[in-house]
Amino acid sequence: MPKSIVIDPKVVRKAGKIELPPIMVNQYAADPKKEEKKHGKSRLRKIYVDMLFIREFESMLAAIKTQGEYQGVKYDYKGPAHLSLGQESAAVGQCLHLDTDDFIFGSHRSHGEILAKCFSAIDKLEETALQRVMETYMGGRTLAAMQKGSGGGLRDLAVDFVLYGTLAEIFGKETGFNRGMGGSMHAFFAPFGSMPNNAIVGGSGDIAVGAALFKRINRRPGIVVANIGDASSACGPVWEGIVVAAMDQYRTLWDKELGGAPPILFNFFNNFYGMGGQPEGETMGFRQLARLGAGVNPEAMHAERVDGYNPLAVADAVERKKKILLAGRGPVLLDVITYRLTGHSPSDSGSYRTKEELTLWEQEDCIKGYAQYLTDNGLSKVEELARLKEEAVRRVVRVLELAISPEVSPFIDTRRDSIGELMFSNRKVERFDERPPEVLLPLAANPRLKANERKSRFGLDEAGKPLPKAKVFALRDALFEAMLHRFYVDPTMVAYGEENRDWGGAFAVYRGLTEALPYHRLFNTSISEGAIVGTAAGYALCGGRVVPELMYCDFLGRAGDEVFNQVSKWQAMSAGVLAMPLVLRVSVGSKYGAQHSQDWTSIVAHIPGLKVYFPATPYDAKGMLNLALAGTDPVVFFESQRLYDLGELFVKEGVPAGYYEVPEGEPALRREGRDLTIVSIGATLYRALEAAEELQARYGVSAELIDARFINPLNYEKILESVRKTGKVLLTSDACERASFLQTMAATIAQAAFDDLDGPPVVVGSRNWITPGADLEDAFFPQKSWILDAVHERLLPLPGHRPDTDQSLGEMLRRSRLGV
Ligand SMILES: Cc1ncc(C[n+]2csc(CCOP(=O)(O)OP(=O)(O)O)c2C)c(N)n1
Ligand SMILES: [Mg+2]
Repeated sequence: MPKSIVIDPKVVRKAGKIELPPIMVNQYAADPKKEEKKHGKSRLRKIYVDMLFIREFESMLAAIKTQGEYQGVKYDYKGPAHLSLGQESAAVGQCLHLDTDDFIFGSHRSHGEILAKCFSAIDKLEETALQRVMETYMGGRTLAAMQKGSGGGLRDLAVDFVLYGTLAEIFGKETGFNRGMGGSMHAFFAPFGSMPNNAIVGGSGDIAVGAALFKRINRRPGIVVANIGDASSACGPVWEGIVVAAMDQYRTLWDKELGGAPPILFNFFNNFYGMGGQPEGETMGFRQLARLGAGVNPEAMHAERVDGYNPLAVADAVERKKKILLAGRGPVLLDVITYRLTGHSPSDSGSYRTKEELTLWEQEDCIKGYAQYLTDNGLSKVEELARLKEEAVRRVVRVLELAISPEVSPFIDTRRDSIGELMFSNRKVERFDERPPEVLLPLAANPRLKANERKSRFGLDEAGKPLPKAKVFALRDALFEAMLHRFYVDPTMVAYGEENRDWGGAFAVYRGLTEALPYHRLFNTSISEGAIVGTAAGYALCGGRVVPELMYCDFLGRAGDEVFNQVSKWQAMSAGVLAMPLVLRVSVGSKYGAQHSQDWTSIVAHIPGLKVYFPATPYDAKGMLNLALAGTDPVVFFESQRLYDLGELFVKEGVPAGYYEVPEGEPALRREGRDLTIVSIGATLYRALEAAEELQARYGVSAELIDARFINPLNYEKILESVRKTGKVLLTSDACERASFLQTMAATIAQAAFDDLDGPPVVVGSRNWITPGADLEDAFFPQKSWILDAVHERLLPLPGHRPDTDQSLGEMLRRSRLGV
């Protein structure tokens, strides 16, 4: 809590009551005369055209999926098709007042939303800009595939371009908007403001907030819309996203000049169903979704229910809410009622709703209703509408023929490692924007930098004795310097998480940053681990550098979806259109028992698309954080709470004061030896070092010690070289032994150096237990004695050694049988 906000007992103990503002329901009153005056005839007709194209596009998909044929064109499409037939008015109405700078994020049922947003952008962009987008996107590959034979002017070409790019993407083709790496549920087209759509329902709930934060913090124009299904209003990321979007600090603590709260509209497309469950009346308690806004803030999120079967009612709501958002008075919630006329997916048997209900909605079909509106008010004629429909069919047939053609629209070549090439962007970017970084102090005036000047940058004195803690430049100081450097170079860089600001970061890494940075570059968030990471994903994919922090590694579970499905996947799913310059700092604890002391490196190592670093020395902490903060890929950056206080013990020259990077993926040789190789990850380095010294002193065994420091990517060459020399290898880390990353390393070494090994690699990890409390944890984490015992038992008998622990193979198999 900042000292500027005082909690006065007299005030908080006073009696009173909370009044809730009314939440309006379907208040839009149609007025054709006024509407014609406001929008003009052609725009009112264009709304119909857009709806019609979406309807025809998805009817085609429905036919292809269920009958394998549309208008005589046959295709066997194997992937998903979550159609939004019936919901077109809600999507098109939403986009009427959105500009290209306004972003929409969505979910699995987003074909209509993508098309509506792109059609709206086509309307609004200048012709030259439109042409440039088409010509340059994916090096012109998409345009080249569909351009020939598209009649009409540039805007017609652009409509066909969007229909084709979306369809080719749905079919997984290389000419699709994301080279087929997204497919139906994740398709999007960023140049027109259609941003990632998520098959993890509710997944956009926090990502979109991050995009809105990016806009606010970097003073970019436009608002952000999180399109979410009604049933997904129950999802954690949505709630956490709402909480972060509604934090008071934007108004109370951030510079007024920034403009207030992030401009985010939570737009629920309320079709009254999940797959088969019904939020209203069955799976939720709100009765009307718009009520959700009531508990969030005094404005009840300006929430409103809107009739989504009238595109003009939706457009009116978005126009009004956009003003609120641009004025910094968000967040906003809209409950846009609609209905899907087809199943959740083609396999849906419709067992959860009646034919009668479906008929009621078919009678009110938004396209029929809007056609009636146009003809009743002299805005169009029945024959004109019929002609438009014929044209829509003709153009959809054409893009279908192009999208299924193997010659025009091939799949990506998987024989080359073309998907592998998309997993990381592997770029270096000094700064993502050219404006000067906003700071409160000149770099040299930083009080912590000055204090660091008085510290020794090497941890030992001349006699080789450890220096007192207060005199040593420690690992936490090294991390601080890397952060400070990048904050002063890249104006887009922000860092946030719990206790990041006034507290100085949970482990004092950020002490000295609060004085240096304005609120919007370093701030505390609510206790919302999911949204801390999810918003960071949104921030990064909009083009900003971001450092979210999880106070304890054990809290990764709370951010599981964000780490496993979002941060890790969007670079590749976008086929490199988006980058993810995000460094997730994660602190591995000890002494705090079962839920605060786990090393989960193996869990993230398992997820494709993440880089995983784990420095164990101050030199590496700075050099590896510098490396991470210069890159464009997501890095899960592990730190150990055992090491924050530690000085540099290996690099004699000490931790450099200037900038440097550790080469990516390269393990570090910590001690040379001949008889045995020990590989460590993280804080076990120091226990392994003690073991190596004891092996030498007591048994004359010379152990080589390598600190892997990188988990992914990892170059095994140095390790293999050592193993070829010694013929023996032991691997150790604080992660539980079962399925730890050490096992992957052991298997790789065993295969790559089989002929040079005297025996199989030995893994010494933590026990497969809960981590017991501080006084018992030595029985859980690998100790020096375990390493010695394991060497003795399984690698190299040590004359006269009396083991403390049972490291035998028999014991390993016994534990495995019991699952512990
Ligand atoms: C996290 C997650 N849980 C469950 C699913 C499976 N699922 C796909 S769609 C869906 C229903 C979503 O309903 P709603 O949010 O109302 O969107 P709608 O399908 O109605 O557009 C479910 C449960 C999923 N994709 N992701
Ligand atoms: Mg729904």
